[in-house]
Amino acid sequence: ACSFIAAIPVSSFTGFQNPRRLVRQRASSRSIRVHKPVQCFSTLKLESDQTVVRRSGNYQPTIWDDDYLQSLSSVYTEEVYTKRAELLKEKVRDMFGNVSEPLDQLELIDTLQRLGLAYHFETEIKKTLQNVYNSSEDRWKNANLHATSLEFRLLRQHGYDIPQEVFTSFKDKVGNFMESLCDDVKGMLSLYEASYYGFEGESIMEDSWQFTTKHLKNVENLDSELNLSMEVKHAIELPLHWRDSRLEARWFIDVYERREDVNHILLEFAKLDFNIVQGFYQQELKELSKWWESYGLEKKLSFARSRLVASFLWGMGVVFEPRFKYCRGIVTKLIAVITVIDDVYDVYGTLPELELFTDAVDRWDIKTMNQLPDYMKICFLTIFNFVNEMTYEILKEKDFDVGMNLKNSWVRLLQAYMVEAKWFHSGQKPTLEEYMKNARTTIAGPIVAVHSYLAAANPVIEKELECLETNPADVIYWSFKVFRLQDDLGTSSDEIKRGDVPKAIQCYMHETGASEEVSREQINEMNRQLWKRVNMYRKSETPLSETTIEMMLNLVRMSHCIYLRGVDGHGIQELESKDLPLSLLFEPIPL
Ligand code: 0FV
Ligand code: MN
Ligand code: MN
Ligand code: MN
Repeated sequence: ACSFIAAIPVSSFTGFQNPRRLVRQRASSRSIRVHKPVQCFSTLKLESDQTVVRRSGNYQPTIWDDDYLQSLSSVYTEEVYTKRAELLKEKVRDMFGNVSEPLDQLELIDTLQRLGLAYHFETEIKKTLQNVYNSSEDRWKNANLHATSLEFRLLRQHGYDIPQEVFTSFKDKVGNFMESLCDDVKGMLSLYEASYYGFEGESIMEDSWQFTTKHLKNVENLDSELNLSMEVKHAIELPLHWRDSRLEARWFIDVYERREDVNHILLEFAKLDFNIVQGFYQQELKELSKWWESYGLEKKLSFARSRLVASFLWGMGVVFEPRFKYCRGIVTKLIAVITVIDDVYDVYGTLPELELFTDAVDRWDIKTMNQLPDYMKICFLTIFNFVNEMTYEILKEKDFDVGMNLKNSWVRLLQAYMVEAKWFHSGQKPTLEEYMKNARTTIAGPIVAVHSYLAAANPVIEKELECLETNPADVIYWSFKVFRLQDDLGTSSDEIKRGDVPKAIQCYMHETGASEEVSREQINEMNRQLWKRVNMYRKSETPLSETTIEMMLNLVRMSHCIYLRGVDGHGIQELESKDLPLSLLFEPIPL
């Protein structure tokens, strides 16, 4: 029975074998007898007649199944609508020529960004901002808080050097922001949004955040101006800088419609464009769902999450523009597969099985697959086929062989999963620092980075790829910590109940003795500080292009939205988690 061992180093052999038999499992049964393991080594943990107790995530099947997705249809991809949209687009383009006041120009850009339309006017926006920047010297003595803040925010967002000192004119002699500013809610709101573009160590920016947050929390219920108080509430919940742009567009279109100074061309174009893009997404989802069905994981591995639609949201978060369909599809497939594999490591697999599996993926050879239990063969082949399919497509399109890059990114993920599994099964509790060092890999940021870069970049630049693989630039490194902390805020309550390693919150509680509530606040605060670092490194020397960095920051932004209010919007499909797919993917905006 042990004849295959010769080919495998002893260190990697901790499992049992019994390749041929599969015992079917149902998610509902919590303790299941599987095949009798054959003991080959004394190090083996399992006794030959022991029942393997398997856990379940108790996750619900997907509520957006293939039948539902195939039934979708949108009229908005039809020519009547796309033609109309083209016409409106030209009218909006003309607006750039017709606004001359810098504040009007900035507001036009801001409105376009928030309506989700900016991607149509990249050239115009760049040119306009350059002009604003060139002519801004004197206007910094401007007493208009809104104008100064908006200009600061848009210029920093687009990579210009703008010093925090532009806000000193709003401070009194002792260096405090003037109390009289508090009556200007619009200005305060703009300063608040700008404050999220601060760098580490910028005290004026930190003061702006403290000052505006404190006062805006008091005006949340200003009932005289419904729209404005809604905007304040929305901003306090999550600043623009951290928001996913599609989600923001869906929300802002409704707000914009109620404004007294609404521009009906912009409004119509925004609604139409949103619906057209949604129509494309629906077509993509149908294809992706066919792909997902062809693997049949939901039926075969019923203990695991089947989350194609939620995974699509992440893909859309990384790149929402219709022309990035391929990259969006890759991220969707990748996250859908990772979600299943993560459940194998966190919930279902035994430690010896997981070691075998990690090793098998590292070997990347279907010949070694026979040592795996059947449910793991399915997992192995899913990864193997997905990677090979993508390798083939990239080779075909770009004459570039990315097979080993993809495979290695998987091995790094699984090895990090293994570290957590060992902690869990040995009852060892990592420190927050040890945990985070590993957890920035297990959050899947690095693997998504490699896959989405290779799917989107043309040509692939080796230096950029290498940077993503081995030596993640600071901007990416720190932003993935935010990603992990967001996930832990949203998922760790259930994870701990189910049995898992202590996540960031528990490590923090353990180390400081703080309550869960205080720890959560502290983690939110850590994220705010981490973003300052991300903002700062974003401007430093790196082989990464602006597009690559933006894709990764978009992934992190999506985590702020998916795990908003500490809800697991990826795994759980109840209440507000349903709203995201509905409003972004399935329900068009009434015209
Ligand atoms: C998050 O689940 C999840 F679904 C994973 C790992 C897929 C890729 C990453 C994201 C969608 C964030 P879970 O909270 O179980 O992940 P961890 O790493 O905490 O087990
Ligand atoms: Mn998990
Ligand atoms: Mn995990
Ligand atoms: Mn989690």
